[in-house]
Amino acid sequence: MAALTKAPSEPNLAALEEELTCSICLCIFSAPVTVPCGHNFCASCLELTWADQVRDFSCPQCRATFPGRPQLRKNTVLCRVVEQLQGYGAGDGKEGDEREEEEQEEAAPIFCDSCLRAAATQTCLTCMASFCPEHLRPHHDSPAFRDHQLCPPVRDLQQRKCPQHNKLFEFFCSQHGCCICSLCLLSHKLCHASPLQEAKAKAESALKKRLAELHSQSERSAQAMNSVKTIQSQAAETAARKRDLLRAEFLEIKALIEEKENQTLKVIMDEEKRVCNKFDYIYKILGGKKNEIQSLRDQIEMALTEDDDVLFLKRAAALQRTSVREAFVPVIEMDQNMIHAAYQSAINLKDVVKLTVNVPMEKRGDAKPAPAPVKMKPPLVPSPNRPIVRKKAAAELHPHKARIPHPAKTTLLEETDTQDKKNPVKLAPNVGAPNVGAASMGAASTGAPSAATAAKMKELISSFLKKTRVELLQYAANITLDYNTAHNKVALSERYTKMSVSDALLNYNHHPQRFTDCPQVLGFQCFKRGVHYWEVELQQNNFCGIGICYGSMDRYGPDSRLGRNTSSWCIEWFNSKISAWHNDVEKCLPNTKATKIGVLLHCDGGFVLFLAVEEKLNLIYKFKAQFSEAVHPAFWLFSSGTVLSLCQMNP
Ligand SMILES: *[C@@H]1O[C@H](CO)[C@@H](O)[C@H](O)[C@H]1NC(C)=O
Ligand SMILES: *[C@@H]1O[C@H](CO)[C@@H](O)[C@H](O)[C@H]1NC(C)=O
Ligand SMILES: CC(=O)N[C@H]1CO[C@H](CO)[C@@H](O)[C@@H]1O
Repeated sequence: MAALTKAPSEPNLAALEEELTCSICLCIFSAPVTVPCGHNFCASCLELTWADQVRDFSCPQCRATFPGRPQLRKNTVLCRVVEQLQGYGAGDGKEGDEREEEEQEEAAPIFCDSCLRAAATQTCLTCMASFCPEHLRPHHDSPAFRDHQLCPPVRDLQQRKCPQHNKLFEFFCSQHGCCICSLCLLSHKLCHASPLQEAKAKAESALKKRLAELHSQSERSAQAMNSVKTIQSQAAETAARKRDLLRAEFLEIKALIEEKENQTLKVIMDEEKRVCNKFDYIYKILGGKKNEIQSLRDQIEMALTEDDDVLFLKRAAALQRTSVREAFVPVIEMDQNMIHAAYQSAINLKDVVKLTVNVPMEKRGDAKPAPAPVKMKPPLVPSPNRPIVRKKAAAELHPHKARIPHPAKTTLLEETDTQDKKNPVKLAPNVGAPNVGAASMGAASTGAPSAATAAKMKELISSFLKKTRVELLQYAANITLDYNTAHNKVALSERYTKMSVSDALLNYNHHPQRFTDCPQVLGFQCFKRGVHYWEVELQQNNFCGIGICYGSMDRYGPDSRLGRNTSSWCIEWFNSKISAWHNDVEKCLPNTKATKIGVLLHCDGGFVLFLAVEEKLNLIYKFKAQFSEAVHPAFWLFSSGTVLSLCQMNP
C-alpha cells in the first residue's frame, strides 16, 4: 500500500504503479514471485490461491496450467523496483486516501474553531479544536497550554472524537468492533484493544487474505462452469449419435419391409405374367385356326365355281374329307392359392409388427436381459415350407369344407360338442356374447339375464371364490395334451403333460386340428357341463398363455391366437406384463409372482376363474361367458425356455 506521490516531476509513476500491482490482492507487490508463464504475484497471495490445490496449478491471471506445482523464485528486480517506489512514496508519509483528503482540504479549508473565519493551521488534540495562527497563539505563549498536543489540522474532528469523553479515537476494540479513546480503555479493560494503525494493518491483511480466497473460489466456479458445459455438449453428442444409429436401424427395418413388399408383389406379377403368356399363346393358336378355316372356305367357294364335272367332283371329294376341329379354349386362371398365400404373409407381417410396436415402451424397458425379443421367432410369420395359407385358401374356395369336424377321438367328459352342431338354434349365441373385463360381477352386457339371474350368478361366483384349494380339488381333472393340435414348435413330454418351446421345428405330421401359425396346444379333454379344476405349473413364464377355447377355434391365421377371437379366453404373460384376453380385447392385470395357476371352469354357471395358487388362492381374473360349445384347456408358449406342466391332481 505504498502511497503514490503527487510529485509533478514523476508523471509516469501512476502507470508504473499499475504495472506493479498484484492481480490477486490489487495492491503493490509484496515479495513478488514469477510463475512460468511470466506473470507476477505477491508470494503470499499465490500461496493462498494455491493452498488447497493438489494438482492442476494454473496462473490466476492467464489460466495457463502447469503440470506440477511450479518452483517459485523471488523476482529480485521487481522487489527492488517496488522498494524504490515505496521509498519514494514514504517520503510523503501519507496514505493515498489522506492525500485525497488533502487535495480536498485545498478546496475547502478547515476553519478555526475560535473565529470560525480564518483557516486553521493546527489542531490541538487536548482542546479538541483547530485554530488559526491568531487564536493558536495562547498555545505557544501561555505555559498553561504547554502540555497540549498539537498536530496539523484535522477535518471532521467530531467524527474522530469519542462522544463520551470528547477525546480523539486512538484504539480499536476488536471485541466490540469499534474505535475507542484512551479513556474508554478503562471500560474495555478485558477486551483486546490495539492502536488504530496496528488494527488497520491487521484488518488490511485479513481482507487481502479474503480477497485471495475469493479469487480461488471464483476460479473453482469457473472450472465447474466449464466442466458443466463440456458434459452438456458430450450429452448432446451422445444423443445425436444415438439418433443416427436409431435412424439407421429404422431405415433397415423399412428396407426389410420394402423388400418383403417387393417379393410379395413379384409373386403376383409373376403369376400374372404366366397367365398372360398362356393367353397370348392360345390367342395365337386361335388365330391360326381362324386362318385355316378361312382358307378352307376359300377353297370350297373356289371349288363351287368349277364347271368341269369331273374336276369338281374330284375336288369336292377331297374337300369333304378335310375337316377343321372346333376351336377349344382351355381354362386359364391365376393360382388363387398362391395369391392368397402372398396376401396372408403380408397380413401376418402386419400383425407381427403391430404386436411388437404396441408393447408399451416402459414394459419393454423392464425386460430381463435373458429373453431378448430379438431371439424370438415371430409367432405368425409363415415358414416357407409350411403351406399355411394354402389351407385357408382352400377353405375359402370350398366353404363347405371350412369347418373341419371335431376328431372323434377327443374325450368328452360331459357331453359331446357335436351335439351343439345338431341343434345350434338352442345355443342363443347372443347370450354368450363376450362379457370381457366383467370385474364388476353384476355387469351383464347383453341384458338377457334378469337382475335375479345376475344376482344368483354373483352369489355363485363368490361362493367359489371363498372355497379353499382343498375344496376346489373335488372338481380336479387330470389334463393331457392333444398331440394332434400341437404346433410344430411345441414339444410335448412326460406323457403329454408337459409342454415346452422347441428350438427346431418338429416334424409333426399334418393334421387338420394342428395349429399352424401360433405356438399353441390344446388339452385332450373338453368340458361341456359341470365344474372342473386344473392346475398349471409355470417355469420361465416370460411369454406364455393359459386359457380355454372352443374346439372350433381357428387353427391358422391371426384369429387362431388364444384370446384374439370370440372362441377363447386366456391369461397371458407378455414379458413382464400380465393381461387377460378375450375377443382381441386386452385387460392389463397386476403382476403376480405365483408360478402355479389354477383354472376353475364352471360350464353351467358360465364363468372361468384364473387363480394364483400360493399359500392361499388369489383371484387373477374372472371371465363370464355363456359357453355355447365344449371348451378345451388351451396353452400358448412363445419364448424359448418356456415350460408349462399340467399338475397331477389328487383329490
Ligand atoms: C423395391 O422395388 C422398388 C421399385 O421396383 C425399388 O426401387 C426398390 O429398390 C426395391 N427395394 C428393395 C429393398 O429391394
Ligand atoms: C389324476 O391322476 C393321478 C395319478 O394317475 C390319480 O392318482 C388321480 O386320482 C387322478 N385324478 C383324477 C381327478 O382323476
Ligand atoms: C373363429 C373365431 O371365433 N373367430 C373370431 C375371432 O374374433 C374376431 C374378433 O375378435 C372375429 O372377427 C373372428 O370371427
